[in-house]
Amino acid sequence: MTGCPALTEPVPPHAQEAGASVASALARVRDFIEPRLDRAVAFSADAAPRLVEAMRYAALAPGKRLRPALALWAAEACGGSLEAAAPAAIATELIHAYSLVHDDLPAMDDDDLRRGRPTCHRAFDEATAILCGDALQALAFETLARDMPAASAARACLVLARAAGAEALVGGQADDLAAERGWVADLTAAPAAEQVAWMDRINRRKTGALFLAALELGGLAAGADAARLTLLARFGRSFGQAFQIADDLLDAEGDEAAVGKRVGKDAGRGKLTFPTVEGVAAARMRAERLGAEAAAAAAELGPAAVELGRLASWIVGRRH
Ligand code: GRG
Repeated sequence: MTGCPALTEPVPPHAQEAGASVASALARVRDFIEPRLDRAVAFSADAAPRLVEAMRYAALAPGKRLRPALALWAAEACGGSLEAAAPAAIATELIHAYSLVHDDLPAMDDDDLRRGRPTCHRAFDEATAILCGDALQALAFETLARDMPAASAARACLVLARAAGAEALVGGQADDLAAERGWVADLTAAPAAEQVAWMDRINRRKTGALFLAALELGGLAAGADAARLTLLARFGRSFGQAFQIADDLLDAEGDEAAVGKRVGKDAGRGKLTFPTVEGVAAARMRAERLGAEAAAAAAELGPAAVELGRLASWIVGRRH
């Protein structure tokens, strides 16, 4: 894979072209999914108005919509339609939105800025933000149960529940927190291999599991066979790790205005991330290798997986 430029270096023209192509593909995803997401967070008068306002604020905030993109492009890679994959795209984005709202709470990361706007508990209040996350999570499962075909709805709910639960998203978050708060043995002086294993385990659950679920649900919506689901999972494992390291690089080097959230947090907290443990240059090389592995898996999926491949190549050098 062509090396991605450091954030501070000028971007070469070929990388600009690749970036522009991913940016326009993601814009098409947003055009497709955002009106549907908007309808998903419209409720009857039985829903409390302040809660609905917070849910709409969190779910419709300007995000990249990477999880919808993965679900839709996985379906496309397996010969399925975007419409059939829309419930998977919406459900994974709703889980993502809830996780961000809860992650930003004072009891968690205590952040004021998300997606370039005040965090949910800042714009509303803490209790409303907690309830907003709870209701977004329930809505994700309601969406799959109602809108996936009956033959695949139960499996879809199972896939998402596992990705969102104690062994994945929430479990990864809990372990991340435990390390930060000193509830587990301090690994800062541990051998590098142990630190890498720890970070991989956190990233695989906290970040990677939901990407994998989006891909699998997109594949399921397209009626993909086991071989294609396996390839999607191979893509997703490398993509998820590459994404998280890129996110950590943005924390180390990124620009708050472009990233849309506070940066420079990890080093200040002594947090174990690839850039803090092995340095920015080595972490970038690791992310590039993982991005290339994901792109290779996309190539094996065939020409219909072109957007997945482009996204994998772009994800490491992204600036937001
Ligand atoms: C259950 C109380 C409770 C809390 C759950 C699970 C959880 C809190 C938090 C983990 C979520 C988290 C912050 C994961 C890290 C993944 C990450 C870097 C998210 C940012 O994703 P992007 O870049 O964001 O796709 P946009 O804004 O573009 O959608």
